[in-house]
Amino acid sequence: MSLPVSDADPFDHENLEDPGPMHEKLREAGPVVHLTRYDTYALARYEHVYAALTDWQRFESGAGVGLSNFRTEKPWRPPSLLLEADPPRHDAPRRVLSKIVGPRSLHRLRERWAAEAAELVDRVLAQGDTADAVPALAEAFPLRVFPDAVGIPAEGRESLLPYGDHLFNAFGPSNDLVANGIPRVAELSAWVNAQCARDMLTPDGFGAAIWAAADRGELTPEQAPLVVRSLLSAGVDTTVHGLSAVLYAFATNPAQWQRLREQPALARVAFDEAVRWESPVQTFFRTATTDVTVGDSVIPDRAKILMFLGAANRDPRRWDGPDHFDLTRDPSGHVGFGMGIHQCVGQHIARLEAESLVTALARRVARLELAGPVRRHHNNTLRAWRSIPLHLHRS
Ligand code: OVM
Repeated sequence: MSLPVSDADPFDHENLEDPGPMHEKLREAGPVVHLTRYDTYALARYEHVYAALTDWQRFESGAGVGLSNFRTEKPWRPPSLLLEADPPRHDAPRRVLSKIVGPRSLHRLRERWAAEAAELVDRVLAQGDTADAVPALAEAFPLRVFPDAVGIPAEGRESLLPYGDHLFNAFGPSNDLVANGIPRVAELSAWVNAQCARDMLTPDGFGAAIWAAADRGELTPEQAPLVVRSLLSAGVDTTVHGLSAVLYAFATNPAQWQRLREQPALARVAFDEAVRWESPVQTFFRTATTDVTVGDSVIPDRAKILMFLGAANRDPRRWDGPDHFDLTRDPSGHVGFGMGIHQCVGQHIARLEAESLVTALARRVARLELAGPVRRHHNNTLRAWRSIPLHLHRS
């Protein structure tokens, strides 16, 4: 029995700025590595991350998917019925939401989102040939189309970003990032929770569809607002940084942009390749429900296990040239959306947003390149961006 150990802190600022070197060390140390600083077990190889994600019985989510264990510490908000639950509690909310945000239901949004993306790109280009892609595109587009699709009012929706930022920080340890979010948490939570009530939601949106499922008896009236909260929690920061990732990928890989321009249908695979390459959601924890043997080591019952999605998505055991953003590769099987019963229920929304925005840009922009230094935004869970200055050369 051997258990490699590491005193790395995945949540310190050096690793949040550039997690690549730590990921490589963790992958090379062995199938599982004890992170002594947090007494948690790291999985960083694709094979083992995949295996754990698809084994919800032994790697539970119900004790929370952050570092803290809900069975011994009170969670900061009522747990999510999707993210932080396992079967059977997870089943009805998952079934209801998968249908509401599934590919068939999203079809009605395609034309509207294509038009919104075209308008946004035209507005940005009208302001000149440079723009900061993070606020101007990656934040502006989801903040416009997604809350509209859920059915919440325009007023106050900018609160969704700092709410999500704190939520994703709170999955990590109680470090400076969490402390910085605490002063606003009561205000932001109160606003988000208020948007989940039936009478706040427009009749044609995802939110109203969730309440309609409750009317049909598919959810209880207590569950409905929490399912709406999941959309508002998981649906904004993730897509903002996913869109930032694909824009950064193209800005730094001009040959791939030319390929997309020649073959616009590559927009969808480009987004999945960017999700693999950047892994906007870097990590989630699971909790062992029993002693689990991984490789030659035993993860003890009740231990927290940190799943490095970003490391798995660049594991050279699974991917050829993993560090290259490459539209000729088949990125399917990446774990950037997770895998198994908890795999991102909103992934079709994210893909449609990306396809809409990337297609609108590809029609209008012959070349894009960085116009200055990029800046990351540090978050305990997200591989996030603050600024991506771009030169946009119109076609
Ligand atoms: C939720 C939730 C929150 C954050 C992330 C997430 C990535 C889900 O409230 O259900 O999935």
